[in-house]
Amino acid sequence: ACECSGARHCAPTHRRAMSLTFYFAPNSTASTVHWTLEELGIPYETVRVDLQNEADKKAKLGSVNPNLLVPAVVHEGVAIFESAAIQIYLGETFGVERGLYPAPGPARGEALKWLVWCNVHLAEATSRWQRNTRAQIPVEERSAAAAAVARKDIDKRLAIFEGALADRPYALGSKPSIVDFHLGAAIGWMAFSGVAMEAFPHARAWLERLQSRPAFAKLRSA
Ligand SMILES: N[C@@H](CCC(=O)N[C@@H](CS)C(=O)NCC(=O)O)C(=O)O
Repeated sequence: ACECSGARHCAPTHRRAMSLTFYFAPNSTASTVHWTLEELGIPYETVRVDLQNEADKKAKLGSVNPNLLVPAVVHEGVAIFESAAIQIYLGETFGVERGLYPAPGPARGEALKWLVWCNVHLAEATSRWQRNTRAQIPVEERSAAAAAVARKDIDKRLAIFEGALADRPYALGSKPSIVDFHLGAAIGWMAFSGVAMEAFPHARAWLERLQSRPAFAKLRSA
């Protein structure tokens, strides 16, 4: 908690970080943002949402994310949802000065490329795969053929990221960034869910490097 008694006496970065609330559930898309918050080392409060409980979702997320999905953050009274948007916002607001997000310019463009690609392309295939395989989905809404196509799409898309890691240890080059935390949480979850990484040795080694970071241990225990 902030020990400053009045906002006028806080340093600007401290003041900005004071009112950051993070809405999450463990082992969900929220892990992307959780990882970034831990790496940034800024203070934040958490609201844990029970995704199996409709009343809990409505009570906690109703005024924050009308989609009733995690992650969401509220920063200085402003609600932001969609994990890629939150990562971009945290990167711009806190990441540049901490060396975890590129300043405006071509490297920023590269960061945006991978953050958006992860959600629009890679996570799209993952959610299609889940929709057609998960036991919680009514059997008449699932298709084995659609699941097989989705599973192939996951591998095709992982191969694209594998190619990007051929000449660099991290997504943007020699240093880890918010892009790695975002993709690391997403691909780590895929690996945990049974997507074999053997065909993607660069991505597998990258994931091991990322998962040995203390921030990852923190979000695992949340
Ligand atoms: N495109 C969204 C997806 C968020 C999302 O699907 N969150 C899931 C958890 S992985 C959720 O909150 N599900 C709650 C529900 O379906 O009721 C993002 O990237 O933030």
